Amino acid sequence: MVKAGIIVGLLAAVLLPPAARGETKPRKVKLELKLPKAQFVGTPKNLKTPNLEAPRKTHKREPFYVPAGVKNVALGKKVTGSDMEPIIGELKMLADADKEGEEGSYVELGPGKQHVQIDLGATYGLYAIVVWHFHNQARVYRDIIVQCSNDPRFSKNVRTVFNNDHDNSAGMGVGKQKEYIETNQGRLIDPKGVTGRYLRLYSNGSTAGDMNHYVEIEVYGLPASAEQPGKRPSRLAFISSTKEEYRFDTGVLRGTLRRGGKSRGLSSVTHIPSGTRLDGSLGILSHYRVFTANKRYGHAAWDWPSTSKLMPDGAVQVDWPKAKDRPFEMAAVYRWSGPATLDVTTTVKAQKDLPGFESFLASYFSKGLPASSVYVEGGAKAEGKGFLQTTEKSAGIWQMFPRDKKVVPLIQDGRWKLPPNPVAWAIRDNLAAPLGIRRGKPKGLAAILMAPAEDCFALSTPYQGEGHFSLYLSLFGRDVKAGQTATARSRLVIAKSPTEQQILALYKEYVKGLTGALQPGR
Ligand SMILES: [Ca+2]
Ligand SMILES: [Ca+2]
Repeated sequence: MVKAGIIVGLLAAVLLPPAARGETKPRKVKLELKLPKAQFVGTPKNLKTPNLEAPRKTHKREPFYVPAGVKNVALGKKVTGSDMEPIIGELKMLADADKEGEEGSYVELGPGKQHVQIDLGATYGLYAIVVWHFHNQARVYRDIIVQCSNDPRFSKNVRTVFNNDHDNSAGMGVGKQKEYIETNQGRLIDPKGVTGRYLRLYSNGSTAGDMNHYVEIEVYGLPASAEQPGKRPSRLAFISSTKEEYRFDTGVLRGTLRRGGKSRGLSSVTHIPSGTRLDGSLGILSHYRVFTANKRYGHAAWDWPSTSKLMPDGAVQVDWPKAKDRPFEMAAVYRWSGPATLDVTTTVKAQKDLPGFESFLASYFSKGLPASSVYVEGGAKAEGKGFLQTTEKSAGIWQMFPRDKKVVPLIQDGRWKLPPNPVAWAIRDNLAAPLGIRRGKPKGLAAILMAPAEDCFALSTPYQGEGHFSLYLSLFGRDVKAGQTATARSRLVIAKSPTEQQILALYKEYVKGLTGALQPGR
């Protein structure tokens, strides 16, 4: 019996069409579940069971994020089990979208340890499993074990994604998860992107008796061909060539990282659809000056000896070891998160205290992207609002936009007077966020550079039209104590004729995606 109006939807956080975003990689969105009617309210009476999770104020679940496009891939799929002839109901009712608590909606299986199995019909990457055993009254099911495999007999490639059998009474190993009280919310299990075609769910009676029950099982996944968790789609992986040089061809951007084995960021970058050359004299996203309070470490990190390696997921890690005159190790990871989206995570590990540490990340674009603008706080606008400020020559040759006035003393502590090529920055308006753009014609391509505010204390550029065609991020801007490791994140997006609104949406989405999902190496 399928109830009308039971629709599982995703709250789409999609603000831009994929083409404008220049990405195809799934984005994270909030998983929206359609819940059945609650059958009881309040705190249930004392349930006697030894491994129960701590009581909660509310049964309501925290928001849970999944890649955009996931679907309940269990719906209508074949269900089998250890008890093929349930006492009440039929196995197919476990995946029929009816999740209500009343008689007629649940299935009763025989006593003791029993399992059910769902054949998803194809291999999927799995991002959420939601199980309703029985929610007509408060009870706790025992020895809940959930496994995924690509083998229907579960004799190999078995991944256990949940196990709350703390005393191994089911004989399948001790589980770390806690027992829980069944409610209309069901239980959300995070399978963390494992791939598989078959799911098995075990139980072993409940606080209410020996029988086992199910109302519904939902499994949110993406076809494995669309998404291989932990692995870049091959187009988004760097390809190792000679001398620690790496090529890339994402389908939208093509070029080289570490040309000649030197860490000079991206060079020979072509935007494939338009044939536009994007990089200028000295590369994109390359680590230029490195400072501590009134101290500069050599000329530029791009001249320091460095090593590099291709990581299993297709990212490239660059390592600058410490040296006699550099009491720190630095590392950078370049990782494509979309065909036109490159993330760079810079890490410093301090051997000695590094007061006011700064890594000045430089990007030199081609003359096709002469106009720079920076996202600054907007005068009369509501708090937190900003606008893209142009960089007229009348405001200074070299213009730096600080995060706030508190960081200006750091910028002016003398570090920029140290040769070679000292710079006298014109300090401009405060950033609304570290977000800068270079573009040609308004309808043309845009290079959008961004970082989370906590990782970047200033963004700078020469005036628009000036021949360096550059944008810079001043990363870190804080003390790093001896023995500490600090990380700063940044992103470059190439987009075709984005509006200001779309640029801001890209930034918002970037920052949102960072919470709770830090890049390895942080
Ligand atoms: Ca059902
Ligand atoms: Ca047990």
